[in-house]
Amino acid sequence: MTFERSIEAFERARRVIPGGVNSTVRAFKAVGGSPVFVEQAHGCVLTDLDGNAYVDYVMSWGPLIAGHAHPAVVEAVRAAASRGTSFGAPTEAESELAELVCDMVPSVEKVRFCSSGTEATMFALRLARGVTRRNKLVKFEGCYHGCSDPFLVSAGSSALTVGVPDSAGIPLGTLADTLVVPYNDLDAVAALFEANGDSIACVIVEPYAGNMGLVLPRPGFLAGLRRLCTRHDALLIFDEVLTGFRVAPGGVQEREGILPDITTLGKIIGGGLPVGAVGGRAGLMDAFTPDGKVFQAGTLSGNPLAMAAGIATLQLLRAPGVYAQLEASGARLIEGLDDVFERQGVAHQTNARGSLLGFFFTAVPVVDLASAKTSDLRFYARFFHAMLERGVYLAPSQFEAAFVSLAHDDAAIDRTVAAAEEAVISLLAAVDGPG
Ligand code: KE4
Repeated sequence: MTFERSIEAFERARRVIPGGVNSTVRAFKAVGGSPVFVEQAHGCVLTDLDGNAYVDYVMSWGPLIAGHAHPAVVEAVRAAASRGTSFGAPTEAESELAELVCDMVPSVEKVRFCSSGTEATMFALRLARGVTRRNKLVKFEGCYHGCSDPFLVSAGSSALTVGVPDSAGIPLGTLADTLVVPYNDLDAVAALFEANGDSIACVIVEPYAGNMGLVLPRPGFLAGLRRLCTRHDALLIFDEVLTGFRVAPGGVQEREGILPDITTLGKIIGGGLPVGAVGGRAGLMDAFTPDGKVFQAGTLSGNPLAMAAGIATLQLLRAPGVYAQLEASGARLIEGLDDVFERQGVAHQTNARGSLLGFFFTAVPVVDLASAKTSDLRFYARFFHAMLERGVYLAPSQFEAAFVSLAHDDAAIDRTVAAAEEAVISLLAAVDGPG
């Protein structure tokens, strides 16, 4: 494989864009080398500027559960664009997507749209603080809730990857109200409530944590958070930007049967266009302006093209058998990888919930950020490039998840597993093996 045109494109980008990218994780800092620049993508295949084709497991970090350039989504966006790209005035498409979200997500009776997951969690926090008249929030080490100031404490995803989980440029005063405990540590949350109970506005959690690799809640963890928030009149926020419509039509809250007070959404509800959303019971959501006093606004919130892409995507997900297919594809891939790592004697942990997957190169069961960090990051970086060379595009960071779509057929998945076997054998044969 040659990457010449991507390398030239990166040099060009770096002259006019800081770091050559518009989102940190894309720069390949964690895995080294020069990022591939994309020419186009269809189904589960991404093609770079040099004509290299890859089975894609990033899928734009989750939105493209129906696959790249799905004809129904492309047509919906084209038709919407022909009627105008933005009005700054309400359209019925917003109500149509809101009705779909309210119908599919168990705890949501009303929803306000914005343009990113970062905005969604920012508005959700303001709503929680405005309604409870309290200031403190509880988050978990390694969870990522977008990049607004209050959440950039021990943040996951690319903040963790590039070593700025606590970003420069944020006043200590802003962070004074952010309380951080290890994921899965219910006792630590209980202790925080004992010490701060009447000043905690909310607990925000990724119910399946997809931003330190995939880390799953221990049995009872989510139910325990629900109980503690109810007992102390704090609001429970499920950040389902990544898991919403991914692991079940109604996200983790449907799969686990636990209802948060507020849900944040994004990614899939935009079908690849910029959308974020905050949802919850009507009485809570009515606190947003203009009827209430919690301010929210956005020039492109509810953008008609993004609404069209989201509606088309959710309609595709409502077809019979879709989630069974996603579950089967996810299982086929993770079992295939598990088998390869086992047979080749590579220490590993694998996780899957439906089409959301993760794996670590460590013998330690991964239950939180500290255990996720025992993963062999150097081996991951070498595995990433060995797979890229074999036509498989994984997340360019250990601290991300993998995403399968309706477009990932058995042939693509089996090709991926075969590439993983070749890659691992080649790495183990190299002088320094894992680590
Ligand atoms: P955005 O602002 O990137 O749309 O959403 C922020 C966000 C909020 N909550 C969760 C649970 C998320 O996973 C995200 C964004 N996820 C990352 C990937 N892990 C986005 C990729 C990137 O930063 O480029």
